[in-house]
Amino acid sequence: MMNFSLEGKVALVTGASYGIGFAMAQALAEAGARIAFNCRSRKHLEQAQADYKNAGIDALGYICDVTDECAVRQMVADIEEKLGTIDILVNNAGIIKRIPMTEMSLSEFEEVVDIDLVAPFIVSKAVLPGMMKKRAGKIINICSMMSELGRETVSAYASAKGGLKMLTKNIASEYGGYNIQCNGIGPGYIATPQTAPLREPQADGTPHPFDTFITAKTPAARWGTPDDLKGPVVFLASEASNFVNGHILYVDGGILAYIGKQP
Ligand code: NAP
Ligand code: GCO
Repeated sequence: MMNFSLEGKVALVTGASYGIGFAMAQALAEAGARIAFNCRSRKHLEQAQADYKNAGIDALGYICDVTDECAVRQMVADIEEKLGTIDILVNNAGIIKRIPMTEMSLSEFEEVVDIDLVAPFIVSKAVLPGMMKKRAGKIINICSMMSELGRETVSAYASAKGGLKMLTKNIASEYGGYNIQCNGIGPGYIATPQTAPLREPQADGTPHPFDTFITAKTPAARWGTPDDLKGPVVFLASEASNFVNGHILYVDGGILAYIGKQP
């Protein structure tokens, strides 16, 4: 029987004040892990701490921008002092800017890449020494189907998520010998605040064209929800996946497998 229990484990989920990160942190807690999380906004932190408490989860929350290496190192040191070595890291914090590339400024491109690609490097680098000493650890990078495909207006995001897929494979290659597994989760289109602009009904009450497009392109014929990520993250965080390394698990309702219905 594979061991999916996370009893006694410490998990850090970045950007877990709401959305996919909150749902994954909830799942890891329900499997037995102690949870630490971070975000940039005090308002989001306070709301999240209340939400975790309402869910019966005693989560340790931090105001910490994942692009700030000094702040990240301080946060990791404080978590390890209070809870012990971090066994599970979920690099979830991320943003998107939907701007045609020719209209996107360099600073806008760099901001997306800094949060979505450079920050997982920063946080993984801060957490790896503890895992190496313990000779065990799980790093889970939240990639995207844009790690595989592009579309209009998401050049920075797709570039970052494509790079994150390869960072995942490289961490797996470089640290697998320490019994550290690094894998990715590639969500499809998930209903969170990040995708709200793509789903909101139009002024006349008709569905957003992008909502209609994605629903038709997804064999499951629906948007995913954050709850759809709960099982996959527990699997990749648990001993059940100890021989899975460098893998990107797409949780996308089949959209990457499907060419689309003939018009
Ligand atoms: P979201 O609803 O926009 O939530 C993003 C979270 O990250 C918030 O808690 C935000 O809190 C935090 N965050 C953003 N920048 C941060 C920073 N620099 N430092 C620390 N925390 C930061 O996003 P989501 O839809 O849940 O997506 C979560 C992850 O899944 C992202 O990596 C995203 O790219 C990926 N993903 C999403 C989808 C989707 O369809 N939704 C699909 C594939 C992949 P603060 O603003 O308070 O910092
Ligand atoms: C977009 C969406 C996507 C999703 C996700 C798909 O504008 O196309 O935001 O990028 O967030 O990454 O997997």
